[in-house]
Amino acid sequence: MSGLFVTFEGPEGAGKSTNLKVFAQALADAGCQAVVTREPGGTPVAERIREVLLSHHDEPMDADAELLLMFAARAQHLNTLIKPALARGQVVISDRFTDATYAYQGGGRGIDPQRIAALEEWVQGSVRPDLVVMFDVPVELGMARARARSQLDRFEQEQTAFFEAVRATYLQRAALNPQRYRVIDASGSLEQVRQAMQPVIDEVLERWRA
Ligand code: Z5A
Repeated sequence: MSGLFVTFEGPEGAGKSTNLKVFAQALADAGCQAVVTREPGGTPVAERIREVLLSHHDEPMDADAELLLMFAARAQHLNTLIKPALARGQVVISDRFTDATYAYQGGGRGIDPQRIAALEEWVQGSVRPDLVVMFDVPVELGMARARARSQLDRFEQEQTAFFEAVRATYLQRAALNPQRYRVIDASGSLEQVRQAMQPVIDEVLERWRA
């Protein structure tokens, strides 16, 4: 596949969605029209699965059911949107992808990462992000931002320990694979974060032009 697959990751309230717009606009200003999408979701069917995953229900959602729904949405998203865009040579930026599964279902819910790896292999084959832009923020600050913004969804209602495990998993994954991860300190002002993103914007443009 000739395109470039970039994912935005990070714990709750790190500012991924806010910064993704800035990032995509900077690419567009340089002549690179990226496909911007998100997980869970990104296509009509996957967005329906997202509704099930994020909303509150009369019974607790089983952790395996949650994991399988994440990958069901991902199969749809990958095969109908991401892979065709990459095949056309486009830059695809997804607000979350499989690193979130390792962080939330693995770190947060305690599912064995080997089970996640098996699903990753099945659903994705050899497709992995070329670059993971990870926005890191202390848990309390991220939670405060998310709480100030809107009503809490099913994940956002989890407690501090859950989000500490999510953040720790993200940081471990980034430390294990520094060629693929770019960790951005997202605790500062929006302007500081924008400046920290600039080298990554330059890198994506360079790789896209190559
Ligand atoms: N999930 C999963 O469990 N497993 C998976 O495999 C996948 C996902 C793919 C998706 O929910 C949920 O699905 C997610 C993980 C789970 N749940 N959680 N929690 P989502 O897409 O609705 O939520 P999210 O991905 O967590 O996004 P978020 O909470 O909206 O966080 P964000 O995108 O990183 O933050 P934001 O919306 O850009 O910013 C939050 C607020 O902070 C907003 O008011 C901003 O204006 C403000 N903000 C952002 N940056 C700053 C700075 N630097 N200074 C001041 N204020 C700021």
